[in-house]
Amino acid sequence: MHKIKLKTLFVAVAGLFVGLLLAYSISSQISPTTTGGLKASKEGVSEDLIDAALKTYVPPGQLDEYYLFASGGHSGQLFVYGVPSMRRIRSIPVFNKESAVGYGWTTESKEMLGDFAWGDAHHPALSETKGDYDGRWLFMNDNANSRVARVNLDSFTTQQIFGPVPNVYGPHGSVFLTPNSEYFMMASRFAGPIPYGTYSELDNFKEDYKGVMAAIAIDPKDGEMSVGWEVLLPPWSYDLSDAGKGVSDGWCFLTTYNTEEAYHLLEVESSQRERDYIMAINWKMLEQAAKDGKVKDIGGAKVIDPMDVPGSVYLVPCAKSPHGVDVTPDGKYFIGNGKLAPTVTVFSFENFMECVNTKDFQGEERGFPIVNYEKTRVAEVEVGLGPLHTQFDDKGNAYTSLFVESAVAKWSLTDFKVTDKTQVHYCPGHLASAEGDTVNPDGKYLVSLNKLAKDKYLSVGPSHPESMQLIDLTSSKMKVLYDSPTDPEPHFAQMIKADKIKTFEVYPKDEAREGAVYAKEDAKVVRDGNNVTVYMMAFRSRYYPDAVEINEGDHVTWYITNTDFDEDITHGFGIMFYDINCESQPGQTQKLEFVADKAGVYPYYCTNFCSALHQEMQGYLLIKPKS
Ligand code: CUK
Ligand code: CUA
Repeated sequence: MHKIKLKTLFVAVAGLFVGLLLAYSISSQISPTTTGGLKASKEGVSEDLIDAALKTYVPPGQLDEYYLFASGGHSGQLFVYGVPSMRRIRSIPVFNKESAVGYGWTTESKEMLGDFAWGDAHHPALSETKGDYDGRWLFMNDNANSRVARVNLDSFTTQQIFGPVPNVYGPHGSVFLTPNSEYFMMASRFAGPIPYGTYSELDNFKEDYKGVMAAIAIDPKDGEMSVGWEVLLPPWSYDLSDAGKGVSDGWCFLTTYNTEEAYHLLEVESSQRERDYIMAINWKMLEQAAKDGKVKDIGGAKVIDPMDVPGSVYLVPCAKSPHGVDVTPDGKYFIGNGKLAPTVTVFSFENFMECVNTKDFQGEERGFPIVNYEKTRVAEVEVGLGPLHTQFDDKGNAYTSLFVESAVAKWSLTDFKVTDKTQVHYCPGHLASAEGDTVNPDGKYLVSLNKLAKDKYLSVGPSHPESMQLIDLTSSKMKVLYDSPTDPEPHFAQMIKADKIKTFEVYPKDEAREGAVYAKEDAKVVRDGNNVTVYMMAFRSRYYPDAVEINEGDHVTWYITNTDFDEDITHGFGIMFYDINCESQPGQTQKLEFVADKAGVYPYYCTNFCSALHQEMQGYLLIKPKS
């Protein structure tokens, strides 16, 4: 009797427990924000925070919804994050050496890097078709050496580094693509005498120093970059730029500072005037002028003097030292971000064109007409202190970063009123919203790229990582969901829907590829005088050949082909004491070159864990002494 009662009680309690569990799982399916169960288990954590955690949680077996590509600043890299998890998936070497993949050691990557071991990567830009990201390529500028790189998004590898681009000293005002990726513009931060290498005293600044904007042409087939044409500009500093789209397609807009033309103590001297300009450039007109041969060759580039092409460049007055300029998704407005003023200024493209067509000018500077400010400007939005950059959502809202205020302001493109503000930590520079620079932004997420992290992570000494914060845009109030460290500073980022990117799994077999071998019988060492070529094959878990005998002083070319045609089975290759290192991804052939200037025995081994017998994947390079 007693026993039965206990049993009944047990069944009843178990039933109740299962019932509760079922009820909870059903309720959480109905509304993913139902957090009662979790809340009880984490004391002191508000329901809001639990809701934020759930929104960013990507469970094992599931994938992120967006890729976020963030530039790595003076590390020269490109970082790839998943959104909403904000996990860093990959760091792609672009302007830097990276031993993890042998970038800067292989012949191909050494040639791409050229004379420079570093770069200052600022603005990644995804290729566009009809104003939408198409997932093919990503371009990114190097401010330090006036170069630009192309990363192919089928392999997430750098495939071209182009430059130094002639005549453009420090192209901070790049990379901003035209809506069909015909060009991207590169505008100079530093005025300088051109071509590079020309000497002129600073006293000659106003006459001899030039600003330049280059239009870099993109081959629609393979993304190959070349200089289309360049245009000479006054010796001002050009900051951010953006390309027109929709109604304003065919134009591009650059912000300027230091129209004072100072060359010392810019911190003070370049903010003397109340107004600088947004420069509006009709790039289609300049493209035609280049086709018509209205160019001079300077430094190997076709350079246009805009005075030869009247009507191609106009000045729009803007609050002093503006930083970013952003064109709205429909192309109807361009927005100047004040930096030193607590406002963003909204200009109407239609009104601008009316001023141009009716010659409604309020003067000119350096030969360029200044359009009527009152007429062109449609609103000044009091967003807050230190506005730098603006992004957009799918509901007609704009989001502006406020560097000084450490906040993001949300405002309406309909009535130009600020509707919300949220704190971020600390000092945001750029913002990146989902598909934010396209004609069809997604809304949903915004990432604030903050310049300082201070107390946000465990301390790592006097200098800290920078910080990105994920912000939820799905309700009327912005909500910070997640903090993700990034190291070093990301200058800009773009976010693309994950399903737009199509990667390949293995490098295809290609007998014609230089140095490739696909059968162990073909693996060999070939000598031609002092030149030795090694054709090596790597597969789990051995090398063919696994002993290579050469002579001191030989010039060595070493090819490694990974014949594991199997996703993610990558082999490494490192030779001890010779500073030789690379990796060979599935199906890939890599090339290394060096001089065997030290005799002795040098083990080589696979650096990338590839199988249970990875540790056995090794060989010997024997270098016979001369005498
Ligand atoms: S810039 Cu505006 S905050 Cu180099 Cu894009 Cu950094
Ligand atoms: Cu191959 Cu480790």
